[in-house]
Amino acid sequence: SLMPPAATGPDAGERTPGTVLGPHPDRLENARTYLAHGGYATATAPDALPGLLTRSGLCGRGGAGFPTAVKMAAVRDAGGAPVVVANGEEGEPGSVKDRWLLRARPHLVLDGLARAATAIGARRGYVYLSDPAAARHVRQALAEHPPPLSVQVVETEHTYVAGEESAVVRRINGGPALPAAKPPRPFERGVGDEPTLVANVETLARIALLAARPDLSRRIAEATLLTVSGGGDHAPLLTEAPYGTTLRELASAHGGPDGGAHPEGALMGGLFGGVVAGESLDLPVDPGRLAAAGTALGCGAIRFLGPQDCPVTAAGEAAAHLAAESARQCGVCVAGTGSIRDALRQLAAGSATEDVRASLARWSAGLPGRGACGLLDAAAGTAGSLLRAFPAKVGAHLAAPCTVCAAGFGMPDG
Ligand code: L3W
Repeated sequence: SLMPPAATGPDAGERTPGTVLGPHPDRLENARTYLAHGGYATATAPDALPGLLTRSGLCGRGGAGFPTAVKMAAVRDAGGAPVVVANGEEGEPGSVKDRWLLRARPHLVLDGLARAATAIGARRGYVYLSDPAAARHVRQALAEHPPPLSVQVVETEHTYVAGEESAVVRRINGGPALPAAKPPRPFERGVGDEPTLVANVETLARIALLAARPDLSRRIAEATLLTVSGGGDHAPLLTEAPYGTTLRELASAHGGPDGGAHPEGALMGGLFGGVVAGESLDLPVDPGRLAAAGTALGCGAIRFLGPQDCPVTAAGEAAAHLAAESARQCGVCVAGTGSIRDALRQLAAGSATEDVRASLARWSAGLPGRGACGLLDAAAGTAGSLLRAFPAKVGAHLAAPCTVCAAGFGMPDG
């Protein structure tokens, strides 16, 4: 395994949110076990970390995949009294990896937080989260092994937008957990108006691993936690996979739809990668390769679609979720996500006209980038991906709903 035993990610094959996220005393790391496995070690000098991060190619794990070394350098070079935030508010439906890390590996995350802080000269840090068990475990870890900087746990509400970085900053500054207009970005001006590194907890965990095992830097940077679901009531699988792993291999490890043998597609990246069809399942879970193919790994949540699913319904449910989770601050987002949801609902019901399909195509091209955060982009991307990946299915739905859609549409009302 890429990580040393007590410093490891979830074992492949571990499944069910209960097993992964529930009380799990024998797997919950404590300061003693973490130290015994080389945690909080001094193998990497603080001034060696930036170079190590650059060479490793580590990219952020919250969803956007931005190069970590570049973001850290931007914060460091912005001057002032920089701040670090471990962002554990995991808003993407179907993703549990960040909660798992905070609950089961709090020292690994705090070790990464401290190392990132040292590298950018931050004296203040925050762990931002909404999961009560995660908060408890992080506080316990802080008491057990106080980090070399002041770290405060900030609890927020669990909403989709609360984890967006400008919402994180607003909330820590005492405001609502809602996205703000950019610029300034947090790396320019964030918590207390100081340059702020908002980093996903998996990113920080990988920084700690890199510092402990610089000899394994590529392997650490080129692996990802994934939450795999789909296939009826089959429990989700939380696993760690190297970038080379194909979607098909994951489906088969998950044992999802049709025994994992013949998934018909997938909903990718939480809600940010849209839907892909069966022919894309030979793609690897490499963020760059997925982006080049027009989809995204995002936060690593992948839902396979089987014969019991319809991509039109899956896309419609995703759009309905996004419409319901809009912060309703941007008119274009309220109108855009609502229109996309309604159009997909019509399509699923077999009552959409050719005009509706044309509108979806227009919105998918014209709406991205027009809201304060990425939520509208996700809705537009979902619609566009459906039209691109499943043109025949979309065409068939113009005439009549499929049996899956006709059987029931689980979308909440906007
Ligand atoms: C230094 C520059 N840093 C950008 C930083 C920026 C941020 C990070 C990524 O999230 C995406 C969405 C989905 N120097 C920089 C720089 N940065 N330019 O890099 O920035 P960006 O703009 O690419 O993305 P973002 O706005 O942080 C949106 C993915 O994240 N996603 C989002 C999930 C969102 C939620 C939620 O809202 N609750 O869950 C999920 O997969 O790809 O496009 O730190 O400051 N020149």
